[in-house]
Amino acid sequence: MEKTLLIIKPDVVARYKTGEILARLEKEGFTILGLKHLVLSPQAAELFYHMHEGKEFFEELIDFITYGPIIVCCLGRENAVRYLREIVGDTDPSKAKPGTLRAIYGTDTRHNGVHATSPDENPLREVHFFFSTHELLS
Ligand code: FUP
Repeated sequence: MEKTLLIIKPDVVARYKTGEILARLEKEGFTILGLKHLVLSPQAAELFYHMHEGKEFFEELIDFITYGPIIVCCLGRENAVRYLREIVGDTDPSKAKPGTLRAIYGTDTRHNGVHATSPDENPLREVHFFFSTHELLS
């Protein structure tokens, strides 16, 4: 079973949407292999988003992702990385297909509801950024 990482961003957690989103993911055939509720430090956020360092939105991205508790979730499914990205939708919620998580929970490109590992990334880097092997169901 392929693994991928989902993050529910702080504004969505603060709006009590975590349960709804997890229920949707389970309906879509994902198994929750690991789950944490935490606040990212700025140092950890900068490491996680290192590929965006130097871009004009980097500082605001770090401020936003660190301002409150997030939910990080390791999800398992066949074709997990690509299927999760389909369900998550476009980076810009106004361009995301109706019914996708960003269309439902996102406000704008920065406050876009959730993060999902990109197929261009190594999904295990993102999963193991938050979880050790012994913290994940196999
Ligand atoms: P995605 O892979 O869809 O999460 O998109 P990116 O990797 O391009 O961007 C990562 C995060 O940076 C986005 F979720 C939100 C933030 N971002 C901005 O705030 N402004 C931008 O113009 C682009 C991205």
